[in-house]
Amino acid sequence: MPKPSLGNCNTRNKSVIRWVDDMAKLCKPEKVHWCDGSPAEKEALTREAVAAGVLIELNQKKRPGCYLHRSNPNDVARVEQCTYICTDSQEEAGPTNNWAPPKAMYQKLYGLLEGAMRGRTLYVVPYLMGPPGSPLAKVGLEITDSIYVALSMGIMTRMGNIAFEHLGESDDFNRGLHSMLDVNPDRRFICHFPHDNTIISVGSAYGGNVLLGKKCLALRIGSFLARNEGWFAEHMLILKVESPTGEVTYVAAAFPSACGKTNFAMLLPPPRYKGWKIQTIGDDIAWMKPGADGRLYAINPEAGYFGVVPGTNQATNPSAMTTISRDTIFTNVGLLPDGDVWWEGKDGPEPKECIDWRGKPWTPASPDKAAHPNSRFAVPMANNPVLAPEVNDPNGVPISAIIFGGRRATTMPLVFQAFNWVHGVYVGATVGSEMTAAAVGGAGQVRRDPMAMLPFCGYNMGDYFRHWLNMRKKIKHLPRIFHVNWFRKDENGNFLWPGFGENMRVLKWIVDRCHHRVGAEEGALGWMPVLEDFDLKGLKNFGPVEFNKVQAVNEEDWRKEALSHEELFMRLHATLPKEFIFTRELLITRL
Ligand code: SAT
Ligand code: MN
Repeated sequence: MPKPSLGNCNTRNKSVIRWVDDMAKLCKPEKVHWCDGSPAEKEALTREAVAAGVLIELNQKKRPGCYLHRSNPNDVARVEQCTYICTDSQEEAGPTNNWAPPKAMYQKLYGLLEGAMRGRTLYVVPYLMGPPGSPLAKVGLEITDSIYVALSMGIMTRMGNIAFEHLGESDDFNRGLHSMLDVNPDRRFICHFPHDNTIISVGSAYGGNVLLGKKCLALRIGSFLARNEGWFAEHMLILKVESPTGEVTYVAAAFPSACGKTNFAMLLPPPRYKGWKIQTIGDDIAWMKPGADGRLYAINPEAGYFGVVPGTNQATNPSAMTTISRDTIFTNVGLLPDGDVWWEGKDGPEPKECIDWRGKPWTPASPDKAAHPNSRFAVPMANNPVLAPEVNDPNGVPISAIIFGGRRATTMPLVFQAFNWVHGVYVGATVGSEMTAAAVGGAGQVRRDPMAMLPFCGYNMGDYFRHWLNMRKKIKHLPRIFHVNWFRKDENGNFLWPGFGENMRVLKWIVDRCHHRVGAEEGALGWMPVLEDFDLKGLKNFGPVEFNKVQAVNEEDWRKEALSHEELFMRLHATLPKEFIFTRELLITRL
């Protein structure tokens, strides 16, 4: 029987009860609240959060069910410097991760957590990652002292008793412990113990650091489990393309944080593409496993979107605008006098005044932005008007194409296709991207971000590449691999490609390639589209000349690029697959 210290405990799973009891004894909260995931509970917690000032109720006529949260200004993005992979040996974590030995790290964290929840409520958040009944789904349990985290997890995951139903008596669940402590950057640690399927996060209350199902479980711990169990946990959106004739193609795409995954996953085809439909399966994370029919099947483990707000508008992402018109927790956007929210790049004229993300008065003359560049919405995926019904299919969807991409002002053409799987893995492994506001520090600098997983791979990156190569033997019908870059600029710093809805044209070429409808030209980088096969009709100020420009492969740029691949490889030399050395040699020869 559950002990009274466990509050309204709602499971009989002994491992769950024991662990929560142990953590409660450590953290010494005043109260323990087990989240059941019911609508009544959501309402009650929301009211509590408003009363405590954690959430600000927005204008309920304009934005029903919407709230604003302001994080501590020292706590507005993921912090890679404070993120650790704790394995016995440093090699296992690899040179791209911060490493700490598990024993010492547990000791330090338990020291910080001793009595850390005195006077606070400890929320037990059971959650399911993936559709109920899916063989790919996993259960997590997050203990947190943040009501904002509890409410956000209710949006981002299938939260509550549904997780216990999936778990039964098993002790195979992720243990996640989170405490804000005093939100002090000096005591901020996001630690992963992959061998224990455990996460401990302290000193932050922001997004990717604390919604433990997302980057921590679904990617860092997930990638570790995936390697051991023969599947993929990837930083990828999943979308469904339906042609006017009803042909369906599923595509997964990896871009670094804040490079437009959510926009691409909800892409609205331009008027010229009448009858074409893009629907969303996921906008951030894909778990993929070979199916019995030899194809690669993907699920979205999440149940909500935690997307970048600034720049979202009717032109860039109309479906997102509908999605966030209700039931949304906004974090770090501006607050308008009428109780609506404001952000840079929202539709309509700039307001004369508002309260900025820090809670200070703001006018257009203010030097700072009203919304933080990494301000976010958390919203249930059910709100998405273009949600694909297959999102709840326990079997997932078969992937025909995998797209890699980054944010590159130069060098990278709009689109090309890798020659084969090994080459495609190389293309993914050498993705470069300008850093964004999604992580603290370095914005604008190009860095190698293999498969957009640099901050999210829970083990040695070289072994991760090996896993990608090995999976080739387990997938009979391999997805085709592509690379795209929406962000190439001309000499004057203007984007060469219109992007957003027009990316449909690139997607159409990719789909045509998957179904063997169009040929391609062999280029130095891979298969390049033939001009006649790439639809330019109806594009304003964009014809064959511009197409050649956006597709150009500049030898000088590429010599530098290949050198920079080498830099990444030097870092990983101990575990780098030798296939990569040969692939790079071939690239240089072709150049
Ligand atoms: O803050 S999150 O890590 O969840 C978002 C992102 O950086 O992709
Ligand atoms: Mn992401």
